Amino acid sequence: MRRDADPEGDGRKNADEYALACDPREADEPKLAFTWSMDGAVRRPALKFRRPANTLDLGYQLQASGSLGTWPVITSTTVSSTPLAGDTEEVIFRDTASDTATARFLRLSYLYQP
Ligand SMILES: [Ca+2]
Ligand SMILES: [Ca+2]
Repeated sequence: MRRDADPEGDGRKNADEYALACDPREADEPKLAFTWSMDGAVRRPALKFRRPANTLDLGYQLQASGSLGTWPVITSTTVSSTPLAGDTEEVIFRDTASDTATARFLRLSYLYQP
């Protein structure tokens, strides 16, 4: 299957389906959501999402912004990982900001590391 193809027409390319453990043959939604993550006594914004387990060819980055202007990389490592069925896992990437930030936007990026 081609990486940039979208055979079932759900708006996500095959490469994106793979990175977020979706099905390239079914119109489905990625399991990706905002969550809070406790860092000791501090509550921090975080993204929780499903991905293939034990991939060696994908790197993930949490990026965050207070203004939508620049998007520095906050982290490329998880704070937690929970094994799921189908050789997938649910992971959490946590921001460094606390819940006192006035505005904070998070986004996830991934890149292939062949
Ligand atoms: Ca698709
Ligand atoms: Ca799909």
